[in-house]
Amino acid sequence: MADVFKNFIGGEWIESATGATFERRNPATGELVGRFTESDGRDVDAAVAAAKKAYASWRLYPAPKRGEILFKAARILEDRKEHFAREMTEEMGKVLDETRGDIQEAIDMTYYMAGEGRRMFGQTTPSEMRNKFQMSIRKPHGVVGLITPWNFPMAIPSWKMMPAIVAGNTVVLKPATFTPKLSIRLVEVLEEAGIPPGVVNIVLGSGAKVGEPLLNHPDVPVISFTGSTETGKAVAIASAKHNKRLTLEMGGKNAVIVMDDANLDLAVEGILWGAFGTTGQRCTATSRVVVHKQVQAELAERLADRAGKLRIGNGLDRDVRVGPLVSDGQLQSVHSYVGVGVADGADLIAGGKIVTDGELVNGHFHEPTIFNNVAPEMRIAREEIFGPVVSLLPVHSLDQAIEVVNGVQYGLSAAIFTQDVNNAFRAMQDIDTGILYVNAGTTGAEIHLPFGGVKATGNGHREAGTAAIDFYTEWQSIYVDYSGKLQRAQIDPV
Ligand code: UN1
Repeated sequence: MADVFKNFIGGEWIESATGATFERRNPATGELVGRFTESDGRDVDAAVAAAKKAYASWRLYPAPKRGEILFKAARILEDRKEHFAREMTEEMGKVLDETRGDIQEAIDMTYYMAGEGRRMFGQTTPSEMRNKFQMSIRKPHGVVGLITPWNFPMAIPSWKMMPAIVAGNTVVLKPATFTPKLSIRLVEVLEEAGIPPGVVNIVLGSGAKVGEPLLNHPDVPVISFTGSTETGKAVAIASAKHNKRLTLEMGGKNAVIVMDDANLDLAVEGILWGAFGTTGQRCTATSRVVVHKQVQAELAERLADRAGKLRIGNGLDRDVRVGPLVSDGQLQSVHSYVGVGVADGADLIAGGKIVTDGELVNGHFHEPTIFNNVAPEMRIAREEIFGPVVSLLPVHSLDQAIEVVNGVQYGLSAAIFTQDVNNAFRAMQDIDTGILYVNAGTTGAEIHLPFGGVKATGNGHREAGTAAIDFYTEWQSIYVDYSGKLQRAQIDPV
């Protein structure tokens, strides 16, 4: 039997308390990817205790030196990029170009946060009193619990882990059960780069057995979660009970507007990439196309034609553009929306079927699927599908387009294709999303700007860039009075 992948707790790779294991199979072929130790609350307790112990010295280890460990980790990631990308395709299915991008995003984040070790800026401001100095500094929180999804198995853990540790926190990571291997790879890289024992810990297992104990642990004051809206709400309730600081990154229903003056060649490329890249399994995936009636017929025809030609298959195959869904459960859930769309009266113009040709029968494949003439009230236009299904909603003006884009509960990403600068600026002003693209699709966020959404997508926080440092640190405002007498702010004259 293949080796069992273990937890990393206090600098040691160890089996879970239960001794049980779970397995992960390649979603394209059904082949075994690995066996993983299956943990419970006892392992979480051990990991949190190790992280708490390590925090006592890590918080005092100079931030630039923490950053140097991250620089080293980034260089190791660069060296292993190709190998990790192949492993990621085998573990969760997305095509090799995209898994390379996922690793690159982790590399970018690690370099960025490494540099943050020499910034970590606070403020100094003049006092209203004489002979008094004041400043604000950033301090870490302690042990942070990170709960990460399967669609970006290395990028998203890096978004959370790197800012947390450079700021002086210690970490317990609970990765998705579909993608434990690539999270383990990230932790191995940090170990090799010289991260001290206990600063980074990983505990493998389910949401119920590992996620919940982590959420409810009294020694974990901070939680960062990316995943479904349903789970995110439960995470928020649990965190509120313990007054934990929390970032939530949940669902999206991202829309592209195509105006009558758009460059249609570009719009077609942007929509195909946004809707069917990662087999639609991105929080930022294009799920709605809000199209001006003048160009609807042409756009629909061109999209349907191109979607039908996208090669479906194993992501390791160079010509494949659309890999499998991550699991049979996801495949069935995505496919059920095809029935919903048809029943609600939308026109199915491309795809719609589960693919079982030849050896694809062993994987979880679904055709890229397009619905035309979708009304904003239909379920396929409102609910997150998280698969290769996109809906075209016709409108007759920019005002109406913006109303449709904003008319859903989510607010992660949106895009507009237009050649008219006035339309572009109207979109920037009036679209309620955390991320907005002009003449590009809804995916492709870079790591140095804030990432996250408004409304039901998030809870007001952002990941990436300096926003991440804001989340993983507390402010301390410090007043130093060197006048030698009591000076009462707001009361005594200068
Ligand atoms: C996600 O879908 O959860 O902007 C993250 C993008 C990627 C990150 C997506 N850089 O699509």
